[in-house]
Amino acid sequence: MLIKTKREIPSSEITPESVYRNRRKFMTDALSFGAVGASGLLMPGLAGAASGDGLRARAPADLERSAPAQWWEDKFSNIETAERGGPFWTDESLTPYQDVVTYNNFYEFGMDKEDPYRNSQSFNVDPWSIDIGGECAKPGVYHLEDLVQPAQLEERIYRLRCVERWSMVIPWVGFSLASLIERMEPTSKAKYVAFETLVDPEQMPAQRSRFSIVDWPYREGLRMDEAMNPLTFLAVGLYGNYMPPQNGAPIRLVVPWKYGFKSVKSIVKIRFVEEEPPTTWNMMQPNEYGFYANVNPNVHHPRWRQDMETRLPRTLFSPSRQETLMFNGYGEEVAHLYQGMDLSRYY
Ligand SMILES: Nc1nc2c(c(=O)[nH]1)N[C@H]1C(S)=C(S)[C@@H](COP(=O)(O)O)O[C@H]1N2
Ligand SMILES: [Mo]
Repeated sequence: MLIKTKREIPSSEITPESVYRNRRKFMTDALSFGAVGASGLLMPGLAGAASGDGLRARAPADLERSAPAQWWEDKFSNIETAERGGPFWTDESLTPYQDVVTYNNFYEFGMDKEDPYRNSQSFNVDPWSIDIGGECAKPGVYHLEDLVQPAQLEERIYRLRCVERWSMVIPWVGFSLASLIERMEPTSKAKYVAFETLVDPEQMPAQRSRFSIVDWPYREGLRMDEAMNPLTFLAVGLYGNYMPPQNGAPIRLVVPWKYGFKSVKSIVKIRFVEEEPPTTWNMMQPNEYGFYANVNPNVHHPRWRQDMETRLPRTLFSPSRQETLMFNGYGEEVAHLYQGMDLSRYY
């Protein structure tokens, strides 16, 4: 059963301004409050969420204060919440909002964990469109509004396990990738889906750096059956509101049973293709990062083991070390996709 929750934003606070401008303003407000946010401003909703109750995974107060444009407002005002006990939900403690939005990997904005948050606050994602094409009947350049509009937004609480051995639990807002793929009517030749992130050196400092190690755009891909799996998610928000720039605004992939690097951010291009597409980390270090990148405690990275992880936030008193689960705990949903495959070879 899906339970609908209604977020209340007083109509007096709704203005015709662009939602993205508002979200950015929110981000600036929220983060400049810094430490205050940790106590006062992160609201009862958040405290409730931390106990693992998906129904109350809501935004901090100052996020809710921002006034989204009407079509976004409609989307976010009626978010379906994942069924307790189902695969799109977990009772593990949510990673606090402050950690989710200040400890990031988004190399376009810099390599240090705080760089994305520091360098992305004026990232302009309005307007945004995605160029969809390749082996499908409905190729085209789609405005984000047109892609999100027909889909009902839902909230899902997923574990995110980075190959670097940290993990978080994040309440995302979005819709299944399968629903988008179905609308594009892929042909029988479509065996993989390839994704690309925006290239915009003016906005993304690492893309204009001579020392950048990445061959932009950031590229990722999935096999078609992985892309169609019900777990595979396109997120347009987190904690009950719009996606912060540093987390991949305005739309990013979330593939919870794979290492975080598969979950490509700020997507501008999607291609249905016949062959396995090149992917960023595999191109850089093929012996360390494979195409599949399934979370696997038995297949170690050449430079470190993968059977343990640090669940963020880590504190002086709690190192938060825990065992890494096969497929990040999503085996029931995805193990069948890899039957008969040697996962130490297809890592
Ligand atoms: N475009 C792009 N997408 C990206 C990355 C990146 O550097 N660039 N980093 C990946 C990695 S390594 C991880 S762990 C996740 C982190 O997502 P988060 O910052 O929202 O936690 O984003 C992934 N998506
Ligand atoms: Mo990662």
